[in-house]
Amino acid sequence: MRGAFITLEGTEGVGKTTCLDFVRESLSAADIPTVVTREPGGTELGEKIRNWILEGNHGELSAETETLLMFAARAFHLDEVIRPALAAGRWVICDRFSDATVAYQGGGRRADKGWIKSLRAAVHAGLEPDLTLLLDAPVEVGLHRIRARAPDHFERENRDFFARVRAAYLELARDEPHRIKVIDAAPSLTEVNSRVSAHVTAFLGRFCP
Ligand code: T5A
Repeated sequence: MRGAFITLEGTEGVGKTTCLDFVRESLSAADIPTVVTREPGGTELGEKIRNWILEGNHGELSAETETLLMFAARAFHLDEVIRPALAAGRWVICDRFSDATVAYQGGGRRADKGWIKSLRAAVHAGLEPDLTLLLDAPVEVGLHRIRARAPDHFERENRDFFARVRAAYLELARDEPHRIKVIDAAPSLTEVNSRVSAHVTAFLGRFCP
């Protein structure tokens, strides 16, 4: 049986990476073998694309260029890491995946969402995350949490950009409530982790009955 594919999504600084550690620990405690990865990134090529985009020394990038770079990194990531791990029965926990392209390039940058959907179908037809934890909080909450660090290519965007990203994520969650679970990420970490835990436990019951 193939492993489960779990993704974490949300706007900047809401706590995805922090919660990902918690999810990994919960699955390890249940003796489930995991592979933790991220996008863009997860492979040597993907990390190069990630660094090139996020460092932001490239001048203006069109929404279409950003989108294609994300999918190029993703195609390789799927071939090299995600599909082999799932086929070997490992559970893949990925910090962002294609929903991020819909939210950031489609919502934030206003790239055509129909086109992104067709790229999604071309690059990973037949494979969608089994569970997506969407950490949601007002944009200001996330930006406040990361205020001390130097902003990257995306973090230099304005509030309206992130409001569009958040709205696009919430629209995806409304369209796919079975897969995408919205978690209020504004409360304390203890509270957020307890909500994450409830969703992971419910998912375990569904995926491994
Ligand atoms: N991108 C990505 C696209 O545009 N298109 C795509 O297709 C893809 C895949 C990637 C960037 O690329 C863009 C989106 C991104 O801009 P990233 O590093 O994955 O970059 O994303 P970031 O959002 O930048 O990651 P961050 O590290 O900023 O945010 P996280 O992971 O959400 O937040 P985290 O866990 O690091 O926490 C931030 C701080 O908040 C604290 C943590 O301790 C930490 O200090 N914290 C809390 N504090 C109080 N209460 C809580 N509940 C807290 N939870 C966390």
